[in-house]
Amino acid sequence: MESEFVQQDRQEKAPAWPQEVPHRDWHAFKEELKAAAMSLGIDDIGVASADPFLELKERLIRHRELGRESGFEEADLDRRTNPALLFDRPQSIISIAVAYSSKLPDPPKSEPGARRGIFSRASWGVDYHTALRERLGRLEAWLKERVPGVRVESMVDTGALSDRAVAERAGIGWSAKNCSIISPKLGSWIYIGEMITNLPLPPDTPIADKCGTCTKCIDACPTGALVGPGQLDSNKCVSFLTQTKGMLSDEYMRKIGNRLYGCDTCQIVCPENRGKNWTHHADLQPDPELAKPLLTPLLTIGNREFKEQFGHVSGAWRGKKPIQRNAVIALGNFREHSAVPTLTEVLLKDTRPVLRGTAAWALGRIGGEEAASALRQASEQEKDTEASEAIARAMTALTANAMKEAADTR
Ligand code: B12
Ligand code: SF4
Ligand code: SF4
Repeated sequence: MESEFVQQDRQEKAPAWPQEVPHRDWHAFKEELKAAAMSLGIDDIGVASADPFLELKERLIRHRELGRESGFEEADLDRRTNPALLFDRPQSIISIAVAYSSKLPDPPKSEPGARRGIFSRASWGVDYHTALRERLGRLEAWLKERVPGVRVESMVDTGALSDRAVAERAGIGWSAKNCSIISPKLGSWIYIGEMITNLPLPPDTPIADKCGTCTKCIDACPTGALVGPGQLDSNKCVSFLTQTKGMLSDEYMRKIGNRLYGCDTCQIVCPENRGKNWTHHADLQPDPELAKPLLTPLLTIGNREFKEQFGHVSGAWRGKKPIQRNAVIALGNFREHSAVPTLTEVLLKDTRPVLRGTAAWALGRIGGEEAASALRQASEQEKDTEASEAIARAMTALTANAMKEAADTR
């Protein structure tokens, strides 16, 4: 089979096809485009060539071989790395960055009896897919007004391309040790999206890496998911774990803490994000009650109510189940005694075995006679194997904790 390098070489030497758009000073046009960014609600624009991402492809093959994919990525590595497979005769890719908040204006307190979970910052405000698609739509309209014959294909997150690889090539920021694209002016609190075009815009220059000898993100990662600089084992990443739907191990449930969706640790510790909190996009401003919701009501929330409250945030994309499972985990990690009756309801009556098994874990962690009695009752009636095993483990953990506490108070 012909190698990709040969194909690329041939593309470069092939005679140019007739230009679809009228000739103009594309350097000047790019500057005009960048100057218009703010008026389109975009914080930064960069331009990348539409050449195949050959280095990325090698990297993605290795990533797959090592079993480090999350399963949320586009599966076809050729489509992920070759814009020509997504768009007829691509000429350039416009990368956009939109900055989001990193601080809640008036954060509600998480207190005993009223514990709260947290959605990661990428889920504050309106779903970023909606926000970026709107902005890409405005950008498309802006281009269409000025260039007859322009063709574009926009994507954000769910498209085939690697948004980060495009942003890196377009000079939006560098590809950092925590895997994020960090913009020198905006930090890593940015969503990115892109638009493949048939416009021969001159490409921008990638930015030099500024991580240097710093390793703060790698050191702070709770699960060791950053297995090397810029290398993530998705299966260990708390962000990924919060988005799964099955039963998690004791170790991972403890490490999830009170996170309901996503994880921001490797960005919070990053010195490049110091003092960076972006509040100028009205649609991306967080509602503190949704960013840090009370945990116990989430356990019994109905489908319609969940959709009404959380349907417009990106963290709800996997539906109610993972959020509820994570709320159960968080209550267990808080060792919140006031939640025992609601957790008992979940343990004995929820129709989903994963929720029952996770409630068992939480009750085992909270401990006390009420929790022990609920677990005994559940062990007699549970029919699902995975949930039964979780109940048995929880009973053992509860007894061991009680004995340890008794020994400590002696
Ligand atoms: C799958 C996915 C995940 C997975 C896997 C993440 C990962 N790091 O691979 C999970 C669920 C864990 C995840 C989590 C998060 N995600 Co996510 N995710 C994606 C998605 C859909 C694909 C990413 C992917 O293909 N990864 C595979 C890796 C190997 O490739 P890559 O990161 O795309 O590309 C880089 C590497 O290949 C590297 N590289 C290339 N060659 C080489 C060679 C060497 C030697 C090395 C070291 C590196 C290297 O450079 C490329 C450019 O940076 C993208 C959207 C998209 N379509 O691209 C969003 C995206 C990456 N996610 C995003 C966000 C915001 C997050 C979270 C912060 C959300 C949260 N708060 O929980 C976390 C951050 C976790 C982390 N440390 O990366 C943003 C990133 C914005 C930014 N500023 O960088 C994106 C771009 C979505 C968007 N459009 O805004 N995500
Ligand atoms: S998102 Fe959290 S778990 Fe994932 S790499 Fe960053 S710090 Fe580690
Ligand atoms: S914490 Fe340090 S090493 Fe990690 S991304 Fe930020 S600057 Fe780079």
